[in-house]
Amino acid sequence: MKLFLNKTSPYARAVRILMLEKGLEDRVELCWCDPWTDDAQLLEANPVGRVPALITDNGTSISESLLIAFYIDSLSSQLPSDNKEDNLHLASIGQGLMEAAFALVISRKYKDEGDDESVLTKRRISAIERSLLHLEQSIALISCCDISSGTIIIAVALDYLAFRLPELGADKRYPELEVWRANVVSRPSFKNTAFG
Ligand SMILES: N[C@@H](CCC(=O)N[C@@H](CS)C(=O)NCC(=O)O)C(=O)O
Repeated sequence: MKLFLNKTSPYARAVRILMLEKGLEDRVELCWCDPWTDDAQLLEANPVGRVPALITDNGTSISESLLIAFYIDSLSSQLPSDNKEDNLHLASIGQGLMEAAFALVISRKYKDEGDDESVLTKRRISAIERSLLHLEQSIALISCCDISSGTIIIAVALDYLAFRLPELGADKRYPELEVWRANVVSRPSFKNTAFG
């Protein structure tokens, strides 16, 4: 398999961590690229031009991190199988949090600073806040779930907030979630894929 990725994409990092946790790293060639410069090989793998994109062993390309995660989940039963509905619930909130945070970072990067007052930006900040509150209130469920696609996506989304949006102070305002994140990101799969 080939995985197109870059070092700062939370979506690509979640997929890569899942592969490491599943012991599939020897089966995948990492293809580092810059999705913002229309990398020709990436565009061939994914005409949408975004990372992550996976080329499977039979040459099929799959994009969208959640779909790649579900494909990886189907390849190996390694990792204990938590309740499937809980895993999907956690994956969906983690993905939504990741998307809201990423959209905020990208709109700040490519638009005027005054854009922080825009309706869309305010909606994304509200989505981040509601998701964080939901996750903090769900800490009992999250803590008792083993590492899985759902918990990996949440931990990567929280780590992305700490990396790109520390001014939101999520770590201080949601202390139980922060303790959980600090514990998860101490795993080798997270350390070996740190943002940067
Ligand atoms: N929904 C997609 C989002 C992927 C995405 O936005 N990737 C970013 C990097 S974090 C990208 O490649 N952006 C390039 C672009 O939008 O042109 C997923 O879950 O994989």
